[in-house]
Amino acid sequence: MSNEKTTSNSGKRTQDKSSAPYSDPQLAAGGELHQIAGGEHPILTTNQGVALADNQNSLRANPHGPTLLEDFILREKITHFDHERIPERIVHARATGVHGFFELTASLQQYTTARILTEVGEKTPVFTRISTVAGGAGSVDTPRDVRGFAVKFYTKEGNWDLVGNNVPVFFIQDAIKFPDLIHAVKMEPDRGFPQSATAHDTFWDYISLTPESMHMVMWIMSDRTLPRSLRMIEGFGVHSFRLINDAGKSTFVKFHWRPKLGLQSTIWDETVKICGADQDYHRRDMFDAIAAGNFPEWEFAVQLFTQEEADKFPFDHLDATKLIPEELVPLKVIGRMVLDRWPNNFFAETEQVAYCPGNIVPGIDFSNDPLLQGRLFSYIDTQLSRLGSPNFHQLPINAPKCPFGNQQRDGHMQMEQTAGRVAYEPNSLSDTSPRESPATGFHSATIPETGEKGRIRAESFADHYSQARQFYLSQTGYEQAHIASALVFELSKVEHLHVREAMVGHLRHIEENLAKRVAAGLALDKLPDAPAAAAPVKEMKPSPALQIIGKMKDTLAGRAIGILIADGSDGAVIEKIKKAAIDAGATVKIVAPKVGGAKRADGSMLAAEGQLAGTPSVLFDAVAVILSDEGAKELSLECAAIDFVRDAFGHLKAIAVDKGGQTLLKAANVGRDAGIVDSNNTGAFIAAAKTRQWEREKSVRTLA
Ligand code: HDE
Repeated sequence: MSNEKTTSNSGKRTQDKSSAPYSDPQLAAGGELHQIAGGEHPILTTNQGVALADNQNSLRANPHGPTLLEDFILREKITHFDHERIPERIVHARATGVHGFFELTASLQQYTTARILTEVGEKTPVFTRISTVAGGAGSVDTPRDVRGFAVKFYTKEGNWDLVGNNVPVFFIQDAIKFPDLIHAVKMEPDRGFPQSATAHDTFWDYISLTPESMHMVMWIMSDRTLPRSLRMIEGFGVHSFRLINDAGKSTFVKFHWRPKLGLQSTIWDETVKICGADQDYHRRDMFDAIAAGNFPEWEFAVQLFTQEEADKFPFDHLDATKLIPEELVPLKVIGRMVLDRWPNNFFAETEQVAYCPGNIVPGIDFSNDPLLQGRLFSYIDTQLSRLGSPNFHQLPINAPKCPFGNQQRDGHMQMEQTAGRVAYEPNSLSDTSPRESPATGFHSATIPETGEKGRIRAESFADHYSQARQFYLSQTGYEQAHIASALVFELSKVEHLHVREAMVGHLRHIEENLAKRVAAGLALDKLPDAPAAAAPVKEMKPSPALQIIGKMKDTLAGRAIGILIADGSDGAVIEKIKKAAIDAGATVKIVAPKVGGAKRADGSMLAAEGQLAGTPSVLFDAVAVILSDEGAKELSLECAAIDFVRDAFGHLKAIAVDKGGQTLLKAANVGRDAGIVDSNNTGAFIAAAKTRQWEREKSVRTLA
């Protein structure tokens, strides 16, 4: 150990660079290049703690000879590397995870004993993982897909996992159907594609044979599955749960997360292009927001109702294909979640976190939703093969932050070294071993169960179309057009005509005009017959809370503005727009043909944050184009600049232009409307940037 010294307080060994030996003097010189960070580096060792003298050369018999088997350093390093990957999640493999806290703002003491829901002002640490469902871990961030919204609350009474989605309903009513649903949406097994897409035959074949999925189909064909940012999605616990109070009384509850930034989605053509521009679009957006101190926040709300109230609902709340409209049971806001800390290590935390809907705390219990009941089994089971050991709860990201212990023992990778001879309960040999706590421990709700056992679906689960219709009719005209067009897009990728026709048949139960629009978009020669419906379609009151546009916030907070410049641009105008955008809460990026920046009209350099070819306008919510005559002339011959403005226009964004900017718009054949604003009128630009120019859409694309 002559090459090291030991720091006095941490016990960490640090490297004495002066005596680091290198067998090859040239590499030694190269090695120095890596030392630019400076500082006191801890010493590099094997996993057994042996200091490494050389991490660049394996042990060889001579300079041109074979590598020796005795090189334990090489073998250890490569062996560990060979096992770096673990099985990815069968669903929800691709995700972004962030630490934060939950704070209760209103007590539910009347309904539950759970301290996390009764101790107002208490901050509970959380780890939240937001995922796509269908793609693999290396797939892109922006497919058309549901987003998983899983929150682990490290409460004082144990971990509570609320493992939900950004859509309040699900495809199926019974857990036994889940493997088929997922096999249908995943890559087709013979060809191994498509990755992370619903637009293919097996998905729509399965859906067309599963009428209960129609409500969910409306949600996934809406822009809800194309979020602008993970900070701008809602979250839902989906199933009904129970709250139990100190008298043992049970109340049903649905859980909701509502983003402080409001809801915002992208539009399909934009999504497709974002996917090419930045495959990590959502992960990067979250990372940047946290790094900038713009911590995303959600309100936590509940819908509370009794069995008697549920009996009067025109649907069965235990059916996960149904939601409870806010107009029927209002949301009560009881807390907030703030995500404020990016994990230290993606693998150790985001990848190894193990959620389970079965992780609940005293005062909370399950309902009899048959989908939830199946999930209670599935999650622990999947962790056993994914994380490889029944001790996965000991990983730091999974371990409760309250004291925990029991008589479970051993198993792969047991990290605990429990002392003493007692590994059972009850025992009389130990004064310190953990014991039951009948008063404060977990008690299940005392619910009487009677009836005949069987493979049964309740009759109250038979209505598959009423809420799908309600959802569609609750949307604005723009959103309805996006749903119809998404159906046309997806079904146009389906090769089998009978599957396309079967889907349009279902749509006739939802809304006749929707079916007609989709049939026309697919050029079907006649409207297919609707299948027999198991229950009559009920007319339900539209619920505006189901819209996205209605929930978009009138703010630039959380949004991004891009300013395209070139040599000769007017620095004062750029500054004015930048300031107005930042004052309105936006982040601003200067985009120039070269990343080093461009010369302003006064000859000074303005640094760019993005190079034009790699920073298209799809990465912004609104853009400004500030160009000199010369700059406009040059960019008019530049494809990336033409696309920059044409896409911004096509994606219904506000565009601020000066004279040079107008020249570029003209070259790109971009028209003029209320969303194209003079760059001097920053007020009008900021107002237009806060929304999309929905009226423009009919002039730029054919929608179904
Ligand atoms: Fe999941 N689901 N799921 N799911 N689910 C998994 O668990 C499963 C369902 C959800 O960020 C898996 O740890 C079954 C509904 C999220 O790690 C697996 C059924 C909802 C996540 C599993 C469902 C969800 C998962 C895969 C039908 C919304 C990601 C890896 C009964 C309420 C959690 C894992 C994370 C993950 C099974 C249906 C949400 C295989 C059997 C409904 C957010 O156990």
